[in-house]
Amino acid sequence: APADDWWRTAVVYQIYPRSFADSDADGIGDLRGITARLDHLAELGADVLWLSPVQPSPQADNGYDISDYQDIDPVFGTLADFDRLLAAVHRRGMRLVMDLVVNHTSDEHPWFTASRDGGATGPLRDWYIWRPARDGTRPGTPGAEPNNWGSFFSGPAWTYDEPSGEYYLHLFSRKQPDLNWENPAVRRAVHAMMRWWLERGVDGFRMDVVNLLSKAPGLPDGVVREGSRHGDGGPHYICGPRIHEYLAEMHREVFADRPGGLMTVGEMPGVTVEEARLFTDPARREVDMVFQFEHVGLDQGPGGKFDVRPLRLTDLKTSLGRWQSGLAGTGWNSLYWNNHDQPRAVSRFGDDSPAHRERSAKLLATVLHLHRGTPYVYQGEELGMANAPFTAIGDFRDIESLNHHAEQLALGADEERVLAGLRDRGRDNARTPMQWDATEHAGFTTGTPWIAVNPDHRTVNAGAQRADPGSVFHHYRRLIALRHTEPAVTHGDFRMLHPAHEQLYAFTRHHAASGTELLVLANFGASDLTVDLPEGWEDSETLLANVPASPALGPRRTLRAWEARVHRRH
Ligand code: TEU
Repeated sequence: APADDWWRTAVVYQIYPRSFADSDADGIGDLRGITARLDHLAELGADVLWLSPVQPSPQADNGYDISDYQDIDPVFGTLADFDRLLAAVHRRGMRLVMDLVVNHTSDEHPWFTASRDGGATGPLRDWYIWRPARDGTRPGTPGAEPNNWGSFFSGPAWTYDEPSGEYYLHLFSRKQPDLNWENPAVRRAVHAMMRWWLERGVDGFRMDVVNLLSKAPGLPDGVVREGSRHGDGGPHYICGPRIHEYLAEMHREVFADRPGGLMTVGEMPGVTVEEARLFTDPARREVDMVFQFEHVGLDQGPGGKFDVRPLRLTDLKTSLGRWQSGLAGTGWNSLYWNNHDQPRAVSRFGDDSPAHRERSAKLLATVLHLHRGTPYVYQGEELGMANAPFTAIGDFRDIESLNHHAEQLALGADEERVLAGLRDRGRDNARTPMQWDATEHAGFTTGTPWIAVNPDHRTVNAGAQRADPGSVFHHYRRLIALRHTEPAVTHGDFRMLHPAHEQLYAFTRHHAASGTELLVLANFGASDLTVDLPEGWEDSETLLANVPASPALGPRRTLRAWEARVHRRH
């Protein structure tokens, strides 16, 4: 049986099925498409495939709105296709982790339609969060919502149901009503559904917004910040009062009696490092690791995610460094620069201009994979795929972007400014089709893709990079191989060097058991950088670098534009 914590040496590859590979020419990726492309993951060396949702869904939020938890959406295939994919993944010695979306369902899920249509006293009413209008208001009129919370996708977090005269809560779109986790029947149904997938053979779950399950009693109003029309409900549902109880119960009911080999990761917007230590302390038996959001919020202003601000490297180092030390003894980090909700890493944290794209993509990979934690690679990141060059609103597909655009224009905002925000931060940047080759539609589909392919696929694609040992792809492959062979990468203590430097990201990883130490140096910029090194690294061996044939390390060292190096000494 595999060790219970095999995931500490693993690298996870995330697939967004809609945009990965289309086998039937309908322009949307599918399960057979993924199965046909598994060699790509195997060659990269990935240990785990995390699959974004594939269950039946109206696709209001591309599958994060599930209408049947125990089947596959026809657009992605069938359960038989899923079983074949799972078997093919296992044959290659990899594991498969499902997305678990249980903060909310689709409004087309039979639980919700029964809850809604049974009226205010119906038997499934209590499966969702229903409330009457605020006292003294007329139901259904603006401001009559039960509280002032805003939804993540613009507008209020409540929708009025005329026939029953009540509102239901949805932290995301109105097509995503929140389940009532206070109700034990809801929790039992979710546990049963999870066991069903585990019995089918899946190896764990990535749990969507799982720290939002427990809402504070009374659902109090949130503080209304300047520039916002809604209250911030976050303090009343981020890591709410019963969240640890729910996750511990889930662990007991679903995972406890299973042999090792499973992996769980909780996606947790707004989680603090102190909370994360509790969630990931193995003794507490909640989850193996969490996705935190601090480092992807450093380059935004008070206006929220589309309020674009430049990132200061010192802020990034302070934040990631604090997570490294905060989870050093107990707990475990997950490491990511991007996913299906974030802009492309090379465009956001690196430099996607032709002169620096490759090198800065390799630098980002090096820095991330040498931190302590489990790294996640989002499809196309291993090629250095960049943000989409979208121009008009018609290019965008994401509900978050479309709602934000509509809301801002209705408020009289300048459209060019709104589009600039979407271009920089919109989630569609990550959702353009995977770039397999230089042919039309990048080898993603022979039909018409549901969202435009990035025209840079003529130069940036998997085919070209797999054939080129100097490519971003092969750099990722080497980093993953290094994690599998060098215990200091997985277990070494992390120490940040030069924390106040605005262009240098430098740290060591010291592994006492093997007497090995690694030094990572990264120049986050396009200008040369001369740095003083700590003593004793002159004769160290270069394990990995993104600049060919660099001379050995001296006490002072000049790093070229976006140069990143890993050295080892014993
Ligand atoms: O995301 C949760 C989340 O907090 C954000 O990243 C959010 O999607 C948005 O970008 C806020 O600006 C998860 C999923 O990853 C995301 O795709 C879903 O839309 C969301 O939950 C709802 O299920």
